[in-house]
Amino acid sequence: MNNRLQSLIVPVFLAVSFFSSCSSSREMQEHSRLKSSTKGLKDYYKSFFPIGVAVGTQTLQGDEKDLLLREFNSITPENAMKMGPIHPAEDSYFWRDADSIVNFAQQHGLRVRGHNLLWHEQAPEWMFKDSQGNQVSREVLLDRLRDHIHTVVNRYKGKIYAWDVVNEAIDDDPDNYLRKSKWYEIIGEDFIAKAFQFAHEADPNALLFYNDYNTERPEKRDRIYKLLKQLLEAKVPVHGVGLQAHWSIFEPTEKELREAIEKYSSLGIQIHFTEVDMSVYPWEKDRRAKQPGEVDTLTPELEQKQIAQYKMVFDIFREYRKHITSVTFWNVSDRYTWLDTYPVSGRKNYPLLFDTQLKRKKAYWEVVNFKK
Ligand code: HAH
Repeated sequence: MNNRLQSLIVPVFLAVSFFSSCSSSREMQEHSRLKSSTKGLKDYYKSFFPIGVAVGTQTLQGDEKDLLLREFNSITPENAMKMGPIHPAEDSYFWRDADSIVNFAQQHGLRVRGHNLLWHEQAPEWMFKDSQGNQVSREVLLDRLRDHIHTVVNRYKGKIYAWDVVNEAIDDDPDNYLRKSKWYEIIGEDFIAKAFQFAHEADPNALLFYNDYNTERPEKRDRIYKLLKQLLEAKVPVHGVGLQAHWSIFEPTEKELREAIEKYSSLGIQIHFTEVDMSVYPWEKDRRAKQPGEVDTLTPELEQKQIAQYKMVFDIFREYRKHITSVTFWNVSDRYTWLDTYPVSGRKNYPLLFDTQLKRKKAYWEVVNFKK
């Protein structure tokens, strides 16, 4: 090789290797920054309530794991404990994912909220049918429900401190009371009380919650209040209400949020905010496809509204700390959120406090920046 060529190749080689080592060491720095024990949400809120997050097994590794351990001290399995995934056939349970999540929590000293024991969605088909494919009787369905709840609650006894026992039993239509689900149709109104009784039999120490969404809308709030009151008067073991808090920059208002907290806590039960996120779009009930030309970027205007809404709700959470005993986010970061597929499949949403790179968003700093 002649000297001229060599004098060209060597600096190019050096420059390339310098820049590539730079980017990988930058990644390493970022990784160790995430891992380092800097303050997280759980620390800012230490004297208020635990701060949780919904997880799948994918959250238990890599950079999401680092973020999870830095920021949160409670977890909820997003899907792993739902009836369909965990009990796919009458005589078979699928424990792997739920077990990994509970083991992870035990290893790292995190609390676990169980989610959920009865829901109209993600219930397995077999549950409602006999071997001929006919609908089962009330007695058979109650037996199956008892078996299911006893088996799942018992497996995690002492490791899951709170359960969402019944999810979303109130109808979407303000003119109806209970949702006309298979549970309601086959068992009747008392399917709710029965589910709580079964869970309490299996683990008398677990805190049992009724969990729902749109719980600050006055018409739905009042129907949920009515249900809780009935259950409490009948001495059903219900210890709290889970307010999902799938909110948006449009709702709830401060007034609605205050009134809801005051109304539910007047029953003498605990409040958990169980599935917090802050959509940048209005709530939609029905599933639909993304419209051609529908824009889904986080504009500065939307971001500003989201910052203000997050600040408002956490100000209220701290004010009502006496009644609020847990706050959980539904997913870790904007990298993956259930709202990317619901209700509009494929429309990106940005509802959380960490961005797609797992960096703290401006809203994060509003949430943790408060005077004690
Ligand atoms: C929640 N439902 C569920 O509790 C949770 O288990 C799920 O992972 C996501 C959201 C909210 C909801 C829905 O699923 C359908 C229509 C309205 C609201």
